[in-house]
Amino acid sequence: MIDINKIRNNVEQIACSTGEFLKEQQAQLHQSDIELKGTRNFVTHIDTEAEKMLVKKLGELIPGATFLTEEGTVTYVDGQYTWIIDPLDGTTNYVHGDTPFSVSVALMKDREIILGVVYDPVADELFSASAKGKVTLNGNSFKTSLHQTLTNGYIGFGIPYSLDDRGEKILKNAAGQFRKCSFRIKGSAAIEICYVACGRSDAYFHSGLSPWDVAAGTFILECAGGTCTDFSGGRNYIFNKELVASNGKIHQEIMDKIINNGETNP
Ligand code: 2AM
Ligand code: CA
Repeated sequence: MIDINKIRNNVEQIACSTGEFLKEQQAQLHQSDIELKGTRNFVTHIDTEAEKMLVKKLGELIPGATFLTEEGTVTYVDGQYTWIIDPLDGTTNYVHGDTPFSVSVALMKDREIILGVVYDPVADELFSASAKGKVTLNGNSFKTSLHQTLTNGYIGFGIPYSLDDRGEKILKNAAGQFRKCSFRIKGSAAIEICYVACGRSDAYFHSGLSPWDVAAGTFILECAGGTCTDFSGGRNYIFNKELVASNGKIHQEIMDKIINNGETNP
């Protein structure tokens, strides 16, 4: 039996110290440090180093817990407890000296997320939630926005590294809403989902995402009263590479007018 409150405190500290490391290293980054995993998909040795730091420190918190990580410095094996981690979410921003970027850590027990922590070291913002605990931003409670409609909405999204026909259609549908709604691409999925959670934006959608991009943020958002689904409206948004995350109130309109169909003459 683990003490979730104690673990949460420890994870918050670990995410903050890893975030500080990322912030320091960004200032010293050289062109020669930057590699490509694919077109538009950057990686640096700092992603790998930050992941190793996280794996070592988190590994000490729950002996026997397994890891599912972006950089694959450890091999995933099924287990009762699994840490799902992205050491540096927003690498494209990071390598361009831009923000936001974040550290994202989720803990899964028996296939359910029970803890989520996302830290933005430049803004010094720590989003955190645990099962049956409070959902907090730098220690303060928050809720999702109350905005009801796409009209005058403030909506985040991302462009998948591999854009297929469906993904392109969704982006075209979003463009069809440009006259009535404000859109933002911030470049760190974990942070953008937390922005929905704390009411800064009303919704976020993205295809092509991996579990480490979304596991912590979507848990935090649901703890704040928001809604997360895959593109079929189902619950398989962590492992199915499709996410619509919202304040709940605007969710169906996004499904109807952006994800599933466009709207003629909005
Ligand atoms: P990364 O920085 O760790 O690569 C950018 O749209 C956001 O989505 C970033 O958080 C980025 O994570 C994430 N992302 C993950 N997989 C992606 C994909 N296939 N295409 C685009 N962005 C992806
Ligand atoms: Ca990521």
